[in-house]
Amino acid sequence: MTRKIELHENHPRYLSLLIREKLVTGFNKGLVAPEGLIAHGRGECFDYLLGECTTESARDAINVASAMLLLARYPIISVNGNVTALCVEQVCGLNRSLENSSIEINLFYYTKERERLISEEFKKYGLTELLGVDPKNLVSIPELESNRRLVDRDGISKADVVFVPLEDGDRTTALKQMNKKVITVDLNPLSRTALTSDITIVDNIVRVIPQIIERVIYHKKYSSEDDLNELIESFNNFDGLRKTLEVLKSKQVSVLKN
Ligand code: PTJ
Repeated sequence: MTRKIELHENHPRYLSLLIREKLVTGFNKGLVAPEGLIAHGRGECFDYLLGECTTESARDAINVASAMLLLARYPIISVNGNVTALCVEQVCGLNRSLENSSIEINLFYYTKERERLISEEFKKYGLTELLGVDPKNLVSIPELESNRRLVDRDGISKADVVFVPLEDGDRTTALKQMNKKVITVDLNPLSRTALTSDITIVDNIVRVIPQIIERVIYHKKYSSEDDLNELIESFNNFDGLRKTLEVLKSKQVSVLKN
């Protein structure tokens, strides 16, 4: 059944509805798992409470994440159904701007068909090589039970920095035990992924990726390796999460005062 939704720019929730439609379109195309719609709803709720904008602490985390990705020997961008539906083009742009990175598909609710469709979607945006899709090349991350344990021996397995937006928990801990640095994007500042990653960007992925690209371009032009190292060393992920929780609290207080 096809349906036609009219979204008007003057609708107070226009942008949010637009993002929601991207997810639904991705679901109808077979890119997004049914559970991905629920995950999006959870994200939307936090986004609403945060004011649907990039907070100062998210901006700091974005800046440090771009430094870490630039200094990485071999960074991998791990993508799932939701990330594909929301920002396939921007993720390809980030991959191009980093030059030494690769993109790997890693699905929690794995099906061969969804993997194929996601892979085709990335190829539409010019990506020629996608990791994580050749069963002969997959290895298992130790002590992880979910489908996410299967990673590419030429990708996540070999990477020093792994970017895992919209993740669901255990894999971050497992990757850290493998001495990898983990960067995530998660609107829930209290999720296991948010609490265990080296850098957590608490913001909507649709706002985050363009800003990382912008910072990568800026740092390439103006920052030395020492500058980038200094940024990373002075960053404290828990401080950022604490500041985000303060923002959540103060927004609620200000709404109730008015
Ligand atoms: O495509 P698959 O099979 O790999 O499955 C992907 C999902 C996202 C369904 C799977 O990883 C999952 O179930 O994730 P969780 O456990 O629901 O966690 C996803 C996290 O991402 C939650 O903390 C959400 O708040 C957050 N989130 C959802 N949408 C966004 C988001 N964070 C940033 N930007 C969003 N647009």
